[in-house]
Amino acid sequence: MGTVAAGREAPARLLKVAAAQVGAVHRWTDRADTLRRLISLLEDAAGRGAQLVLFPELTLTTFFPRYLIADEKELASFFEYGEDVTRSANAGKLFQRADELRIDICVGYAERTPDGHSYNTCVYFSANEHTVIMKYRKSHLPGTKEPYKEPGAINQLEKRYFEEGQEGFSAFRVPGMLNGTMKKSSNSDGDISAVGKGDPIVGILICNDRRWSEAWRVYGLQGAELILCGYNTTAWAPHLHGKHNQSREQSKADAYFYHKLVMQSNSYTNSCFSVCAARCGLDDNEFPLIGGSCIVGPNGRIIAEAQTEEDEVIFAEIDLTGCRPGKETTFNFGKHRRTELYRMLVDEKGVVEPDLLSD
Ligand code: CDT
Repeated sequence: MGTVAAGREAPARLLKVAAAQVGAVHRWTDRADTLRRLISLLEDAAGRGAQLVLFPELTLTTFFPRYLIADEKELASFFEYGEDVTRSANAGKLFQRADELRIDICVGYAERTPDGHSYNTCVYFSANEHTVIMKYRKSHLPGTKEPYKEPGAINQLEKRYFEEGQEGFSAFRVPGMLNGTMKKSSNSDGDISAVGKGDPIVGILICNDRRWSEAWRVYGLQGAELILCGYNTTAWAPHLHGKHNQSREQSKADAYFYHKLVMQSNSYTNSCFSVCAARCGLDDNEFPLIGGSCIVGPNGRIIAEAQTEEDEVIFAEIDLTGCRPGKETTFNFGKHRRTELYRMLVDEKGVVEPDLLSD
């Protein structure tokens, strides 16, 4: 995939990014096998020159929230423990390999904290810093706490197994990816011309978060240039979607359509690049998840896209200066937003319809 032209005179800010799409991982899959596959994807991306590789939501296991798991020991086996996931037996080698290859990685996993809290989490590991520089916990948990009553219904029990992330959406800069970036020391006057010249500004979302424009806009308001989003999106879950009469084919087509719709539209309205990585394929030979890992430009167009529903690396060299035209014109927030009209966005959680009309 070629470089996406900036179309302006500003010096290019080129970044080689990849999504590591991960195919079926079964309930019975050996954790060591999964780890080997992840390292192989990382090495494949390294071979293409990637500086940053995004892995999916809950990268290390099957998507276990689809099951009502009564056995505490089995449930516990899907989580990583301790403060530092880079030392986890199930994931440590992936971070070590990224460090050796000098590649940043962003990896989703189920987190159980030392004081017993559980989150659907994603960390950003900086090879430049040799450590995790951002931990994000999923904010919008989909599905239900209790399983559906109908036998055979496909569940989504994230509200049962995880707590909602409370930290919100903190964009962060990633060091060591671009040469000659402006630093604090060279901008002691707080010069406005520093905008778009510092280290890349990144934000993390996890799966269902990508359907919420509010989350993207909070990142957009921090000048995010690149959004990273791992996901497990089922291709067939009639109860979850409230569409009981839909065919499997239509359900899958819809799942792909809405996935791309939100990645493309929110990248456009925040004038940022986005990378998304799927856990996909037929888990347990029974539960279909969509692929569709892709890299989207700030104009909302797809730059690179998965061709399979299996393990696959999607790669592109992107030029972050491509965010500037949108951020400076149509989506120049400082110039055009009407915050005085948006009160309802934070005052109301649910829908407040206008009064009914009189007879
Ligand atoms: N894993 C996850 O968050 N799945 C959700 C299901 C939401 S139902 C529309 C997703 O956004 O794919």
